[in-house]
Amino acid sequence: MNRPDIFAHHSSEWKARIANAHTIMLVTHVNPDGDAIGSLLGLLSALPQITNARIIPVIQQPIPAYLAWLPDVEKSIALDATSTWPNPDLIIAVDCASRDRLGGIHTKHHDAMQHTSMIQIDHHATNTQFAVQNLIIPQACATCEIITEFLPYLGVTITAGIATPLLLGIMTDTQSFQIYDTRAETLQLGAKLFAAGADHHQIVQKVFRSTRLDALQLATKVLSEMTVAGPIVWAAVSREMLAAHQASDDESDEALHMLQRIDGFEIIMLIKEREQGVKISLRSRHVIVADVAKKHGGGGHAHAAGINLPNHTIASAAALLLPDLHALCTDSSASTNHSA
Ligand SMILES: [Mn+2]
Repeated sequence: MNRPDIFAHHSSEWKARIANAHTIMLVTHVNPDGDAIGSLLGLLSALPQITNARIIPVIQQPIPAYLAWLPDVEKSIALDATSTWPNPDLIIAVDCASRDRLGGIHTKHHDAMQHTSMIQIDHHATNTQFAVQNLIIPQACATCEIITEFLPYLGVTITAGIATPLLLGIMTDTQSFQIYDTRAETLQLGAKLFAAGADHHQIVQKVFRSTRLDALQLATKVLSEMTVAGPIVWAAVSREMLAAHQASDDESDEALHMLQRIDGFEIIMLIKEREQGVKISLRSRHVIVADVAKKHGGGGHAHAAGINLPNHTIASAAALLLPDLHALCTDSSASTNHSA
């Protein structure tokens, strides 16, 4: 099905559910990134055009500093053990591949969530179709891209307030229209949001040009200890390094962005030590790292995937994954040789 057909197919059901709801809760994944928060805030601004429902935006903490400036982000709440269930009659999940990625919402609320009808918009190929209405387009480079295209089908006019978070989500997920899945339409949607009044200047300043000196020093420290293993380059961020530079978890992604610029390697792996275990980020040029992520309980996109390993150290995670990653490069060497 092409996109106009997909949107037409979903729009009447979505419109009815949204218009008839009394309280709508918006949710997204743990450790929210630009696309997650952009999608959520885009809907927060858009929905009042088509419903009188009370809208409750739920964003699990902490909100990264590069996103904390976004208008309305302060209206969001976290759902921890102390909060009471806000009793929505509709939940809309955005940019979230599976229910367990909503894990930042305290277990206390999971039962209630299970018993509330949920609809979702997402672009992860590994999405588990956990809602009653699943608007999933894996070819889209950002959930914000899907929302930008879908809103007019719901009868929403895109205003400046809606456009800023949506443009931010597209720009962060595509690293400013650089990622492989960027299409002509992606740029056209960006232009549409720009024309609608999206605050491009603020996005550039706050997201792409305001790295803290300490965070940059952390990245150079991480890079200085990277390991080259054939077609793979990997590095690790220990909790000690984070503490030494008073850096937040998202600030350690700076190292990942720098590693991705190294020419001539197939796979980049960053292992971040967490309070419990490690979080792995995988990036590739040609091979499908999502396959390795899935094998170890993770998920994501073909060339950008992640895994949480709560019972591993940096060393044991590297030992676990490197053989699979090497095998992936060997298995697909025939196809990678002539890839553009
Ligand atoms: Mn996304």
